[in-house]
Amino acid sequence: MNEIVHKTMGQQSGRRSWAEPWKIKMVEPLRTTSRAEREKALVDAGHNTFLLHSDDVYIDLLTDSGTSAMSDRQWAGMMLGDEAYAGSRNFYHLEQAIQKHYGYEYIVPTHQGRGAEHLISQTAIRKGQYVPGNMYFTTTRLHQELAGGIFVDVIIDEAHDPSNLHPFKGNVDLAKLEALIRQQGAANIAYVSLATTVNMAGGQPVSMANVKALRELCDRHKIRLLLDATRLVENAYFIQEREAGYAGKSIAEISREFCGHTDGAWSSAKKDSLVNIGGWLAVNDWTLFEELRNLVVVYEGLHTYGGLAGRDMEAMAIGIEESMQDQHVHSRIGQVRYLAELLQDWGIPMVLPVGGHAIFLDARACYPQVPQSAFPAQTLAAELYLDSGIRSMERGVVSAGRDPATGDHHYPKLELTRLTIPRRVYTQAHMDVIAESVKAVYDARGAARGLKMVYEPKYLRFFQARFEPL
Ligand code: P61
Repeated sequence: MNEIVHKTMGQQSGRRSWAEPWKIKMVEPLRTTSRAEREKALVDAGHNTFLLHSDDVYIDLLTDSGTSAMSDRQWAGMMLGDEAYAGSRNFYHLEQAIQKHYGYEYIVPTHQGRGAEHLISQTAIRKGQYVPGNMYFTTTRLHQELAGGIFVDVIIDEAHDPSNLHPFKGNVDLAKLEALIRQQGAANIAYVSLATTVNMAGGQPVSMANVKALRELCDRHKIRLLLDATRLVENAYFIQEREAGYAGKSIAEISREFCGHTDGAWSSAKKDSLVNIGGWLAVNDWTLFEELRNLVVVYEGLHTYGGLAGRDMEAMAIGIEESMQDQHVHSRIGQVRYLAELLQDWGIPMVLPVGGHAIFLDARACYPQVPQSAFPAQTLAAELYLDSGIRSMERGVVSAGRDPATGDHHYPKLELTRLTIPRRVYTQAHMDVIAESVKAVYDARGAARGLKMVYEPKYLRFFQARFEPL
């Protein structure tokens, strides 16, 4: 009789296992549904996972935004909320945490990332100016366009190829940026919009060498370099792992050094910073700060709360501190990789190298029979939900929206379905269940036909669009 040998995942990969640097104090029950219930829920939601009720979802991989589990220290911090309208002590804690870890001088809190994007776009872009960036992000580009800016993608070509193994697929192509400056003139560039990591490319990092070179180029042309620091600590992990000279530096040291090459940043604290709501803007230039501080009172709230409760700012200050700890980031990205390894063993196509916050399934490769106009990534998200109640997100032609000049669909090269891993929420057993469901959907890939869009909202259509099966 053959002896069955059970191996841990670490042993299977020829290494010692890692484990989460925390234990669980409180649990939230999950609800399972029958296939018939899911079929009805999906039709009611117009085949759009954003429109599902979360009560109908089993494992929620829609996003890592605002879905993290807070620590006991963060919850304790919530009880220390100073809900004064002006000058809350929690604001000063937040200010100190951002100054310490990101290194900028002047801080403006906002209710979340897009609140910050709105303010920076309105203050730093003049109508008709260009805004070069390392791939678009939906809300970032929309706010730049609403301020009259014209977004130009200057990411390296490798980022648009799901199987290219470049270690820093988030890098800016300096030649593309130089060409834009030459054609349009430096005065017509509002700023360079740099994101770490690059969400739509698959959570791909930017190297320290790239941001240094960008700094030099921007100085030469007197152009501002502004950072979307939403997933900066995950970016720092990849620098520590892959870039010469950084293996011995901490995530906190690398993050701070990275910011030091930029003029300012904004962040959705709902990601790296381990809170359910919050965001901020931070700059070194007093004049820009004055404008931001003035505008925040119009749209968000006073400049010492920016649309947040005092308790939210306290949780954010503590979350920033926790997010910079090496063990935390290692286990966060380790969990994403664990799931990726299972899927790769089964030959499931995905964006490689695997990024920091999610696995991006290559829907075009899964469903070669579904044309991009029939929304392969939206179809894959719907099929995964039907199989197991796991909720994922489309990141393809629906997310890309329409060109404001021509009104045509943008057809991105990347047609992806994102399995986003919330921080400190799910266990390794959940990862196993997810992998098995993705495999079941992949095994049935030949039957997929695609979808047609039957309702399309004007802004950020992917959130509320409705679809029907073809
Ligand atoms: C996400 F489907 N991201 O990834 P706010 N910059 C970056 C983000 O990732 C980001 C924001 C700014 C989300 C939520 C979301 O198309 C979508 O706090 C790099 O969400 O306002 C947000 O920060 C905006 C999901 C946003 C989407 C837009 O799931």
